[in-house]
Amino acid sequence: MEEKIQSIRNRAVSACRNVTNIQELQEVRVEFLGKKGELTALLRGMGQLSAKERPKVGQLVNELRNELEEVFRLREGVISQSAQAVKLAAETIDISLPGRKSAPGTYHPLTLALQEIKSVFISMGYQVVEGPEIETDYYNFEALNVPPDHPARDMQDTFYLSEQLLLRSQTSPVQIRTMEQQPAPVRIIAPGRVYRSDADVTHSPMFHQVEGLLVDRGITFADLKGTLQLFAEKMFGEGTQTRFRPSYFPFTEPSAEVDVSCIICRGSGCRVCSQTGWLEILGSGMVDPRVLTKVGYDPDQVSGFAFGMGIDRIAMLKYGISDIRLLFENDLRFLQQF
Ligand code: 2NM
Repeated sequence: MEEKIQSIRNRAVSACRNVTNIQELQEVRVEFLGKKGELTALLRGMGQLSAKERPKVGQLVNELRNELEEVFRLREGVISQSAQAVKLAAETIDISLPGRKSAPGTYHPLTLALQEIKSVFISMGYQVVEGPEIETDYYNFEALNVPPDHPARDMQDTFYLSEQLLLRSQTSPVQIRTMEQQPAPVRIIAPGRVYRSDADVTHSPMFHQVEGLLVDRGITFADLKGTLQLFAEKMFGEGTQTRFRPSYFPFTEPSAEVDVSCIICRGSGCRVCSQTGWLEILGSGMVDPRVLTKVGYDPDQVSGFAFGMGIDRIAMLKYGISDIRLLFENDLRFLQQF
């Protein structure tokens, strides 16, 4: 009997050593310790033993059961540890490899220029207003005092969609609509896309404008000059000078073109300013009384100034871009430089 117990022990221990995974180990455990296993069979057969032998064999079987349980437990520990080691080795990552760079987008140069223009005027108390790009003849021309025979009204210059509808050629219609809807004072800028039938290195059929409008009691040309001088300094840096030249627009009287001292050479003369020291960046003037009357304002009570500038031109000057088409081709090699 003792030999039999010893043989079970030896076979169980060597079977246990030979298994390499938990599932096989479980099968071996059942084979020896399970309900139909060898030890159980041994215990069942104890009935045939003498009363003297029985306690001794019983004790040996119990000892063997405890020992084998310990052996299986230890083996299970070894197997699961090596499985873990294999898994870890397989999942090892090489932290010395260079990382994959993320490619965050950049702001378009026009967006950057517009953000700056907006923030200057917002700091002066202006509100930003937007409006439709498809306009009526009334808002784009008539309300702005543009006469029927004015060249800007020609099909050669403006994109007409029908007799009455067109692509706005400036953002002033937004200012007309705003004045129609609210009494003075108004203090707004209107940024957006505008359209003119024009295309070369410095002209695109679609470009971007910001127009400004301030109407209140007692507004004079001095207010216009001070406002645009402050804008020029904030936008192009301290020391930037402005120069007002007489001009003509149907919607302002008097009107002026506004130059700033060249932002490249600071006024000494260079290729960008054609050796003049000045860059033309704005049109402006005092809102014509006929425009104020049309929107229901009383020109004897209020007066105002207005101005307009091309964002594309300002961005090109600021960033040294020589061909306007680069702004609209979306070539990443260009856009990633900003
Ligand atoms: C410019 C130049 C001068 C202008 C006028 C108006 C309005 F609606 F008040 F009449 N808005 N914008 C204006 C005046 C625009 O752009 C070169």
